[in-house]
Amino acid sequence: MSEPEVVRFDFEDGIGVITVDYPPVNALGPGVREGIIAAVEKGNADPNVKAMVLLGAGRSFIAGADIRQFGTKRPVFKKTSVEVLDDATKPTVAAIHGFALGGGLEHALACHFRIAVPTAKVGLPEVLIGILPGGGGTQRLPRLIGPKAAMEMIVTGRHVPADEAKTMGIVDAITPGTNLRAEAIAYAKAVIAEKRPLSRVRDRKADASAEPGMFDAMRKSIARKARNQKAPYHCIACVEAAVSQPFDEGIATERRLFSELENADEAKALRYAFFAEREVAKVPGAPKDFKPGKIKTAAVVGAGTMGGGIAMSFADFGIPVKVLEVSRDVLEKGMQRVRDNYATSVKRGSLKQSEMDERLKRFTPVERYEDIADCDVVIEAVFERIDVKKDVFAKLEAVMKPGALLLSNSSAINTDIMAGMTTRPGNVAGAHFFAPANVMKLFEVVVGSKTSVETIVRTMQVGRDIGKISALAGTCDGFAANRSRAPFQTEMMLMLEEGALPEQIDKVMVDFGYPIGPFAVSDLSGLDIGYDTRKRRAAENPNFRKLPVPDRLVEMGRKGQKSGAGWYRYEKGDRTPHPDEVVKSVIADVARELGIEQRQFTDDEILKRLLFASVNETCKILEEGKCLRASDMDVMWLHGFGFPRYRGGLMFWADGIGVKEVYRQIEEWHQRYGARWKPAALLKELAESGTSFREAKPKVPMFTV
Ligand code: 3H9
Repeated sequence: MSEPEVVRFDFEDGIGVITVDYPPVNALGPGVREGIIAAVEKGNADPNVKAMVLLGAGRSFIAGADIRQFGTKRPVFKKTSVEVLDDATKPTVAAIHGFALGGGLEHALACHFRIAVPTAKVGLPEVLIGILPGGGGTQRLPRLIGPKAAMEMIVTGRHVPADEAKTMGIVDAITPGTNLRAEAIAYAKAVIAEKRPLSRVRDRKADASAEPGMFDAMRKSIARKARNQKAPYHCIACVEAAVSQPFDEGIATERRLFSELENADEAKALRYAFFAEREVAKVPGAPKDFKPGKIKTAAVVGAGTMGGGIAMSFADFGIPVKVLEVSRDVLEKGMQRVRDNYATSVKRGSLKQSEMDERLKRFTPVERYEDIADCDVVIEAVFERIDVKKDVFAKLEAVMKPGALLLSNSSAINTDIMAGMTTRPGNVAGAHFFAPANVMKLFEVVVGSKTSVETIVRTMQVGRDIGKISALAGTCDGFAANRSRAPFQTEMMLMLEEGALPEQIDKVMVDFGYPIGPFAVSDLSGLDIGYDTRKRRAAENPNFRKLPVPDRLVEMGRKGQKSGAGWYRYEKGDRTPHPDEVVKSVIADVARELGIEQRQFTDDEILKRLLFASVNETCKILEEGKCLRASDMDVMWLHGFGFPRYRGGLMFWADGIGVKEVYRQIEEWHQRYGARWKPAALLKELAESGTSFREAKPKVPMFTV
């Protein structure tokens, strides 16, 4: 059987039609560039071809270079497909639907004209995978729409919707898209009939004279977010070159800077994160032809902070949501909190008033279980107590329509307990949101022992329907994400007893790339959160290692920002954390009482103590089959805990250090600190066999189909 053709060239009414057909999204994979070059040359040579149209088959125009090819040997062209399009001797029209991203938009920019359907999106998102547009995008886009707008697009990598792209001048016309091929041919014929000159973007000038300081201003504005990264700065430098250098020199600058980035650690980590996020969506054993549709209605039981945030997630993504509380008073308070949250976004300028009104219209507050009976999915978000949860599930069992998804947002209680209250445990799963639920992207789908594979697939889809990243976890204490982070949190407290200070630990983690240090996070969420759990665990387990420092702070009324002091002190009306002598002396008291000698810590030791503790736990999670893949855990750390994306994720980072070295260090700490550092059996195995964390496989399946 011959290989399917990835680029077709056919001819209609004097117009050559070049169709890229490389599913699923027409990335510029093997043969695509070659196919475009051959097609354009054919069109140039054929006197019957008066103009050419470039379009994509299937769901997209061209989604960019094939990311899997980066870091590998790629074909070198005497003249690239972009250059061949640019030099075409006859008018070329890019007809865009779906996505024109990265190399896709660069091909469109090399065409002489561009049209797009209303739902199309265009962008140069290379920066998000640690590189820069390397097919002339940094030189053409500033010439087309001006350096400032181009720089904003290239540095953020955002997808620009068609109507905005038209206003900016990226596309020449919006076309209905009912029959894109016919519309593109008609456009090309009009270009010929009107004798429009070939409009080459490269021939224009990019002018920054009106705002010469824009490049430095941009560098300054990204300084915090882009720390430790190179790509955003190289993107700016390229746009600067588009202004200061002739086109060909600018292209040479772009190539030089691109090649500095392609194989750097930053790009490797970001590429890994891109594919890890796609892998995490895959449910092994899912029936191939089972494609759940988008849910139409949702219900949330519980109008507390978490319930309200979950309900907002549905409303934000256009899904009508009923919020159930049996007490009218609590219901009204919950709805007021939702209104206040939206109003804050409007005040900050991140949400339009009209959009807030639309979202609020999607809420229906209700007080009776019967009122939610017809919803496709219900998420329980009531008080974290087994008896309360059991009662809710008994009531859901009584009213919910057959086939409804019954989900629990519990962060600790075994899903099977809730499922046991129903006659349909196959339809029950955990849906663990992270606070604030309407903001945090991670959506942990917790599989109970009877959860059906259809329910798993449907619940994963619910997460995607509301803009989350769904990741699967098995039932165990803390599930996968929080369980993997718990040892990090223990170590950060224990290092205090040994002599580190909150501000030192926070600085190490911020320098590493976290947006905010772990103690500052704790001040935000409240020190009292872990307090009750620790008390409970200490009561249950006589060997539980108590954490006197945070306990004592809570007992002193230092609960974090809400009480004006926690790990730091705060001035009234100001969220800036200030190191506090009181905390220092509490730490010193505890250390003295426990007989622990205080010492100096290096930054490297702090970083590794925190992260290796979690790497070890993640190995246990993996060996017990409570997660599917090490890369899933990385996705959880990226989207649940603010792990710096340009470091790939916890386990990717640990692979960078090397599994043998991680094991050696953990074993050393095991000898020094005792049982809590006992290396996971899987870690030992990986170290002995020289297998990377990324290749590690669970020892037992999470579920069987
Ligand atoms: C670039 O262009 C560099 C240039 O400047 C030139 C340099 C010389 N490559 O996300 P989905 C796969 S850099 C390879 O689930 P959606 C993806 O892995 C590139 N594979 O769909 C998945 O495979 P699988 C700049 C790719 O509808 C499948 O397609 N472009 C690529 O939710 C479906 O993907 C970008 O950065 C690719 N470029 O979202 C765009 N794109 O089924 C990256 C997708 O095996 N892509 N795949 O898991 C995206 O942002 C999204 O995929 C897109 C569709 C928005 C297009």
